[in-house]
Amino acid sequence: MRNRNLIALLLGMVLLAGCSGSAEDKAVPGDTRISYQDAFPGVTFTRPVFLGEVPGKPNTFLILEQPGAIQIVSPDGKGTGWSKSEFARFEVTGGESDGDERGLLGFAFHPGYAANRKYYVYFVKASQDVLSEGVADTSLIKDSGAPLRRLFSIPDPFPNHNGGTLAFGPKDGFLYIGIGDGGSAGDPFGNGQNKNALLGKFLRIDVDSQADGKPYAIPADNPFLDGSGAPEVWAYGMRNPWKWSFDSATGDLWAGDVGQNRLEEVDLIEKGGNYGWNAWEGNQCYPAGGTACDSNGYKFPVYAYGRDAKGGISVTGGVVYRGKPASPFFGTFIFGDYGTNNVWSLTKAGQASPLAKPPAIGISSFNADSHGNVYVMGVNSDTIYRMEGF
Ligand SMILES: [Ca+2]
Ligand SMILES: [Ca+2]
Repeated sequence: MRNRNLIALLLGMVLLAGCSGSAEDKAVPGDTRISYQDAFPGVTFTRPVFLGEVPGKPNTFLILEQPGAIQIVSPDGKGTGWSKSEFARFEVTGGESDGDERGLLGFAFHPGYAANRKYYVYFVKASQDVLSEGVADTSLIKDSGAPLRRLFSIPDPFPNHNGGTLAFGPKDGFLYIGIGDGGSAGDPFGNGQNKNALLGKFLRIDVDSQADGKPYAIPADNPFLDGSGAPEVWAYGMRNPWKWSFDSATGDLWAGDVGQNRLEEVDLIEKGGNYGWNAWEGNQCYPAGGTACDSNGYKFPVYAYGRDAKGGISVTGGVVYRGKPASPFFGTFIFGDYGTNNVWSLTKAGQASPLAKPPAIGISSFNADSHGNVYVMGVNSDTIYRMEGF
């Protein structure tokens, strides 16, 4: 067997050598070509947790600040720098200190924002996970001041695990919402595996229609419309999907799901999928040695990592790199860890390559602009970085 493995290895090396492009063009462990540049010199932020390029306003960015403000950054008009202005500010609960997972957590532009100016925000307020729709004024960089239209508020029993990313599906135009299991530890109410609970889920709703007495409608192809779960549920068994995104090229939904004691994971989220929590943590039974994880059909992570210096304590999902097509990182998922600030490039086949790390910012989010540039930010830094060297 050993010899056979050796032959396979040598054969693999020959095949690799025969590929177009030199070995230096391939992503290698500890890749140092990646560097981190201040994306907006002279402009600072308070606990940034999201960046998005404003539709209809090229080179203009919207940034969420966890304590409740939304900022706009645009070229200062002198060609030398950037200026910041406030888009809106919301009263939220928490999110002002390290370790506080509450506050203003999610934002999405409506796919038709440049024309209809609608946007969506997700925040924690008074022990509720709140999703609301707002409308910008005609400048597209300032809220209109019209009252928010509340789409839902879900009672949330504990301050932690509030999920918080929002995004519209690039192919279906429906709004996806990632929601944590409620919090505490171990999912004490079993929300993750309860398909009738909205906590511990990916949800999918149609914000352009209203039906069944709700301020939104349910897409006709959601997976549990036969009564086997809440109609909003798209996928279940999540613990705390802290940051996820759609691959702009393929529509794949990549998510980080924060672990309990042992494993952090990255998942590819599919319709109706069970991602295991709290019967599984990553690719291991939960609790350790338990037997409750024999459930059929559980979808294993694309990648899981443990609690050491090369791993981390809390995954922050990221973005699929779609910048330069010639880059060795093209089509890989760029993500990191809040605790260690490690950053990786991950293939769909589950191969993770560590990249150079940013400063110790407490990574909270990776976001891409319309050119595929990747930005990274953290709650412990007032600077947003652009990753260079892809
Ligand atoms: Ca919670
Ligand atoms: Ca899982």
